[in-house]
Amino acid sequence: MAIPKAEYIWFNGEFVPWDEAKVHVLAHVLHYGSSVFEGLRAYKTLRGTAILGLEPHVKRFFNSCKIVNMPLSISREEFSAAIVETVRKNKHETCYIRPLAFRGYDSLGVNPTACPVDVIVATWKWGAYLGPEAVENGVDVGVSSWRRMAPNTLPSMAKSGGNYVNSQLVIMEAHRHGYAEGIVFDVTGYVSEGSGENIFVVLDGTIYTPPLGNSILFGITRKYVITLAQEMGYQVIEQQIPRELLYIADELFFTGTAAEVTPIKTVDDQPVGRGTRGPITKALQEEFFGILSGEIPDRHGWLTLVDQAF
Ligand code: PPE
Repeated sequence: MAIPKAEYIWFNGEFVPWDEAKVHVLAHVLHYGSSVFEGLRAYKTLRGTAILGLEPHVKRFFNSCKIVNMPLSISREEFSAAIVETVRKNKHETCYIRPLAFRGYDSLGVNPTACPVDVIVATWKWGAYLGPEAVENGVDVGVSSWRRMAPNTLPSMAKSGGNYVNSQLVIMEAHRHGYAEGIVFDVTGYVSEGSGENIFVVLDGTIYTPPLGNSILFGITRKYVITLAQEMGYQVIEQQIPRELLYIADELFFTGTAAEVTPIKTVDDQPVGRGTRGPITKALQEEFFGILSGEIPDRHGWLTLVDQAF
């Protein structure tokens, strides 16, 4: 689906009309994948439009830049304000938010250090990531033949553009095989994540998810879901997950800003549990979406009201 245009994109400190936010074809990023990005969502709550996880997303953005040595000339505070201001300026009730820093136009050659670091914030309407019915009915997924980045190759903790060549291979292969998404293993053969989501396994009432060491992105939705699950009295164990656990799991689900909490109904054409959304997944979704709609109090301060911040 083509991106539905908003009015403005924040570009190096200025708001420019959507169609004018352009880069040169010799910008370093186009040749070498030298970018860092984030993905956030704003929800329509009972108290107005609110951004979920502004602080941790901005923090991860700055950390990603640190990891790939991309110096930013803006403070965290200023960047947070730019994100809020972009949502406000585009008059969104709900939207997806895409901050991006990239090495722009100056010199070419692998070494990016002479190139400017350009920064943008774009926003647009983005519905359910894995299809309109995915959140309720679940998705069909397959184990990918690709592997996630090995340690000391590409830094999986950095949300950097180049890493997403791996994700592209995974999602294209999954779609070729008729699946909505792929599950990728790390180089040691343990479950890592989806092309754009973290993964959780439920077995006998206990919840498992791969630890940071299995080449995952340190997901913010992952952290929220772990918090909610623990508050609901479930034990959440971060440990290596062998492939066969996927086939005997009672429930599986993905988490991510775009994917939110999406149940997995089949893996490699075999039903997960009864082949429908499981009760623990449903309970977690109700709590998660309840907070985002404002019906359940935002007791952890995850939401930033767009009208009141900055
Ligand atoms: N793993 C990967 C590889 C990933 O890209 C994401 C987010 C996650 C896990 C979940 O992280 P978090 O959003 O902090 O819970 N993927 C973003 C980009 C998706 C895209 O297609 O672009 C997102 O969900 O916004």
